[in-house]
Amino acid sequence: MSTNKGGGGGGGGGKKKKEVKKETKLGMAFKKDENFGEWYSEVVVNSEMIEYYDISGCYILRPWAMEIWELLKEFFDAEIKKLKLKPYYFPLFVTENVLQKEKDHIEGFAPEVAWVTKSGKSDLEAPIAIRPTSETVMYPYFSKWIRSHRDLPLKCNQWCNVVRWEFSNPTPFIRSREFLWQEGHTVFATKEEADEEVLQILELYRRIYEEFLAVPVYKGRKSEMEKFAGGLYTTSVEAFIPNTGRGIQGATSHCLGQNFAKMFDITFENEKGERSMVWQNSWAYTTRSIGVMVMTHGDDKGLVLPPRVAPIQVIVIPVPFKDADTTAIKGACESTVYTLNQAGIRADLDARENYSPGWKYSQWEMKGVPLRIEIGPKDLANKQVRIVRRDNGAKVDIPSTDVVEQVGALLEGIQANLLETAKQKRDACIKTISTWDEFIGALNDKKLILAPWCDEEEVEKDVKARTKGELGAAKTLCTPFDQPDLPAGTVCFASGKPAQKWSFWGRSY
Ligand code: 86X
Repeated sequence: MSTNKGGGGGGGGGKKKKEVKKETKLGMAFKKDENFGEWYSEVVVNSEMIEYYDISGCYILRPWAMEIWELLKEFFDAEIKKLKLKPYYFPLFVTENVLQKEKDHIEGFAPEVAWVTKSGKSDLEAPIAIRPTSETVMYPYFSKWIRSHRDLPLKCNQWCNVVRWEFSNPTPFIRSREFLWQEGHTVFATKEEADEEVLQILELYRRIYEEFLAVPVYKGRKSEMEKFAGGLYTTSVEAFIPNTGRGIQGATSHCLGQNFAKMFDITFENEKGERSMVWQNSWAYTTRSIGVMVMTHGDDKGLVLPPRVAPIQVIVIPVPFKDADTTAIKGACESTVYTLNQAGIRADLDARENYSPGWKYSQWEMKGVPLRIEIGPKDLANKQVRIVRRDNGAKVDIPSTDVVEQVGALLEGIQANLLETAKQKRDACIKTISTWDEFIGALNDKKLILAPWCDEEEVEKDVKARTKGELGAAKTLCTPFDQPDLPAGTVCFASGKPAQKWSFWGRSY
């Protein structure tokens, strides 16, 4: 397998790469702790999640990535259907006129909008934009569809791609110019209903990260500077990547308030027969979530997949010796796969004859499959199988009759262990500080900084300005809902004014 980032036989990437092991064409050239960036590119390519493409910032998502996305989607879609969300699909294109309708919201983003200007050789009458998000696409129709309180709530979700022509350092999953997401857009008669939903959705995002991707996150609220400018307030789940010392926004759930209702004239006649303005929310999570998972769990052998999102949870590999009964071994492997599949476990057989068992072990380790089952002549004779864990390498021999029970327990153990290990690593990076000097020290140590803050925008701006540099400025990640005690008299680390809250600060993706 090649890690050539040029892709498409040409342009793109072009960074030097180390020689990948020649004999086997398998294995990782870069180490997670030594060269994190190169390590990450190598993992996503060698695991066959990603293929680089000849347009910078665009990547091919291969089945190993898409199947993870589908598993996440299956969970999330079922959950939002319980909340009465309906599926929609709005067009990819938006006219300049409509896109510009909410000026404040578009302003800062304008350089990222991609435009179609031609069909064939002729110029279009007017350029049309490719959606970077769908507020302006959807809300004119919400205005048309909503007349009375009986039309509310309106709950719309779409699964789609969006395009944001970013210029900073593209990274597969984490920052790509086209990505997949779901965007939920909901409309209510009252603020109370909107507020409640913001948190219900945020909880689903927490579950995606913690229960599926085994990535610990903080739920919290964004500062005025970091919130979505078009909305009232923004909540998010925030993860942390210890290797780079950067926070990363995992998903956002916004209460838009009535800003868009004013702009797009979305009103309804209430029970008393009066015109009133609606309350709106919007929320999204994206394929970035897969990248956060890769960064969190991957190791020097490649990807490490949490069982709940692993397309294959158990790979069964026959280990025939020279004069072993290969047919019987293959039969035992097939029946093991069948038994596991019957029990709802995603197991598969690697029966390829042109690869050695050792080579297969490396390849499935690279792809992060949680469990490997080996069956050789000795196992056959003893009516047992050997099970090897991807997360810690532990090996156990178990009677064939116990395979469903044991595999089930091991998968659950791996899922729990990955979250616990990631939590410990993240928590080891948290530094609670109280002074500016401590803040700078912690920032240089790549910490996730918990600091008492006065909650003033000017102060956050000032912190950004004072920490500007090669690695990027520090900013607030969120104010966690779960607040430590804030003793009376505590002052802001940056301004010395009375502290209002504890907030997480750091560099971020
Ligand atoms: C902000 C806000 C919001 C629906 C979400 O975060 C959840 C799902 N949308 C998205 N945002 C923009 O509004 C935006 C607009 C333009 Cl024109 C752009 F080029 C980039 C953008 N990026 C983010």
